[in-house]
Amino acid sequence: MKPFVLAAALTLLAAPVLAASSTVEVSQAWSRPAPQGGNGAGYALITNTGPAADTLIAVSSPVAARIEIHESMVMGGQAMMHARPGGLAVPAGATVALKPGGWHMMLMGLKQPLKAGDHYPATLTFKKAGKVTVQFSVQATAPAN
Ligand SMILES: [Cu+2]
Repeated sequence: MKPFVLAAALTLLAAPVLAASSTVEVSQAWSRPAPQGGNGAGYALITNTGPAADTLIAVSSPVAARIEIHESMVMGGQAMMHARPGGLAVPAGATVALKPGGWHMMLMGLKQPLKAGDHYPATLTFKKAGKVTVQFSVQATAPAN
């Protein structure tokens, strides 16, 4: 009985500590405008400041029924995109870009329109760093560096 109680207490203690010292930074998060009921795409820069490789394994947001992690590529002259259920690897010390024509978050079944000038929250879940919630800005063109 006693070890179980201790383990539960440690789990409760660990959660806020992890959140406060996240090893992942998400910046320049944005989406193009998209209609309600359709699909949208989310882009961002993900920087792993930790000593170990991490993986983006899931994304969720109240604005979409579900969000998949996709990779775009050109095959035989045709632009295609594929779901990557295994997620997106973010090597230690590296910045990985989700951008048009490359990796992106696919927002499936938008519950509201994404209108230029709006913001919406999305929570990115990493294998090691846990959940990181960021605000995406809706704009027609990519943010300037
Ligand atoms: Cu896609």
